[in-house]
Amino acid sequence: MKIRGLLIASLAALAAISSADTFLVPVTFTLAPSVDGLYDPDNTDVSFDMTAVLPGYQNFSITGIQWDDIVIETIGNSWLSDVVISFEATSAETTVANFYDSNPGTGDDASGTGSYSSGGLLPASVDLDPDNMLRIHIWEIFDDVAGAADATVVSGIYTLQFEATPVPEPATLVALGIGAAALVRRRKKK
Ligand SMILES: [Ca+2]
Ligand SMILES: [Ca+2]
Ligand SMILES: [Ca+2]
Repeated sequence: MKIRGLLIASLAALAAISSADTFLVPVTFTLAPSVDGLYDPDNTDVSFDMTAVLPGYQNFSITGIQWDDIVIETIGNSWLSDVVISFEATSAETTVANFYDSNPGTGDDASGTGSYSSGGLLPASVDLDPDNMLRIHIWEIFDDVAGAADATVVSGIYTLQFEATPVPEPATLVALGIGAAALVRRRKKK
């Protein structure tokens, strides 16, 4: 316990030096269907504006991911290991490989119901795009029945650790503007 306390303290110090702040953002899942393959339009696919979740911040990065009591229930012959919950930047689908694929039921090549926890915060490295959007996409590694749900994410919570930098205060920008104006005036006098 003492070691863990020290680790947290040193992380906080690092955050202060780099002027980035660290946040834990819980994401609750309730009866979310896992339908077809990656990026199929029938899938559960939602995007969140992180500037609405953490007002006053920009340059969002996911630096850690944890899941607790994620309950998955399969439909038909689909396997528990088929379900992937992805956390990604908008550009991940088209250009940049900027995503984290979590596969809670990995190894459970069987149908039925399973409950999964990651056992703590796992390291992640996902930089969101300048649009500050976090995309959450649920998909099947193997699509058993096209156009129909293969499984349901019944319940559970993901916790995302974010790092972000404060948006500069407008007051600071005004002060900088005044300073620049003063410089220009001095130069003209010479
Ligand atoms: Ca399907
Ligand atoms: Ca499947
Ligand atoms: Ca489809």
